[in-house]
Amino acid sequence: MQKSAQAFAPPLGGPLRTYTRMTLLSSATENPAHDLAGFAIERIEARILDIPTIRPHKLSFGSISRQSPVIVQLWLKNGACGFGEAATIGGPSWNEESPESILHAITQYLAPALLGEFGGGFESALARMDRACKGNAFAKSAVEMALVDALARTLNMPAWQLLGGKVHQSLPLAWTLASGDVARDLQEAHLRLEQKRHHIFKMKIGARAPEDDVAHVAQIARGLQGKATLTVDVNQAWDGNTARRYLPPLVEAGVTLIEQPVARWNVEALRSLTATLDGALIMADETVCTPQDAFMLASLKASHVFSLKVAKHGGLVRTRKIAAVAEAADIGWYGGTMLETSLGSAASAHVFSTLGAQHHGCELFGPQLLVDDIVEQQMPITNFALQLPDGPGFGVEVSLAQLNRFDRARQGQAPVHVDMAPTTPTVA
Ligand code: MUC
Ligand code: MG
Repeated sequence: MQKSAQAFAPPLGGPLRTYTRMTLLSSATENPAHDLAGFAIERIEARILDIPTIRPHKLSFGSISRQSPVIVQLWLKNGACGFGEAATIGGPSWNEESPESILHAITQYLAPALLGEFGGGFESALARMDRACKGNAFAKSAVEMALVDALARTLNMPAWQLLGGKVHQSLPLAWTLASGDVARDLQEAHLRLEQKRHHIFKMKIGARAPEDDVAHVAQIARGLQGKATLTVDVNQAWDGNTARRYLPPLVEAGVTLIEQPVARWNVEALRSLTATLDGALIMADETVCTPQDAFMLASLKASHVFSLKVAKHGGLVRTRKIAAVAEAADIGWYGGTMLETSLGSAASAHVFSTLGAQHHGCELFGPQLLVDDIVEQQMPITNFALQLPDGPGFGVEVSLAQLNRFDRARQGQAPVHVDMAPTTPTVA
């Protein structure tokens, strides 16, 4: 396939020259970044890891004690190797994809569609994956992430450079209080305030009766008064009337950002809450996955903020497309997580660093929730903010020893099920 050499920038700091296809081909032996043939995608491998969490993490639909990210390794013909990650929460409990379905989509459909293809264009790789496989956004995002990493490493650049250039060097970093226990949540919050790691706290609610959730949040709000910003994530648990009834007391208690209070499909409730709730912002999470979702929510004025997540949008490039819709519609953005390791979190940080000023911080705290990580060095957190790692690729180095240590196939682990709360009241 004929590729345009003009698409490639000269090396950073190098002399100003006009780059033509001939220039690139003649200098290919000196610099692998100029060898177009070397951009061919040569090999893609994927595996599931199982990494325990430091404590049970309770969400509206159940509790998890283990995360199972899918890690992709992608090699270009020039020898560059990139890493990508997609994590779900509680198997297929958060949405339709699970670690097992992601692994299957990658190894059986997405990798075969890309092998031998030119890897120098993210859009064409995404289009090929779309032709091979409908949906499966998480699986595509892990492959695209590995491709971006491999390309950035070939060019010896940080990924943010390929994604439009950074405008943020750091982002305020939230922590989620989700132990389910007020005393433990407050202890966690106070420690993190003291350590200057977090002063934005998100509470996961929706598993209990709404009155109990309001009481729980109010107790935490009293314990942190004046010291923290509070948000809640209901993870779709409430119907419209429950949300209209119980969100005002949460706002009264001090909550200023409310994430996905109603089911993913309940856009009408999101719209009415966005129009009428005073004192807090409504943030869409599960409802906003595709650019079409973003456009629909923007047209209906059905949220104030979008939670952006690389996995649910189908990759880094597509995350920027959702962010563009948000910016055009005067909707803010929030740097969301699916509780990835430092690899997926760093990749997310890179794309978030390129987005506009209307942000509400990020929650890339996944690495801190896991008992251990898969990179040599984690991203620093200073003065309540996550610092963007600036090295080549995503600026983090993956440890093969750690990949092997947590590899499901090597450990003989079984798929993770979410621990579900009882659905019927127990009779005393
Ligand atoms: C979600 O729905 O936002 C993010 C943080 C957390 O605790 O759970 C996730 C998923
Ligand atoms: Mg959420």
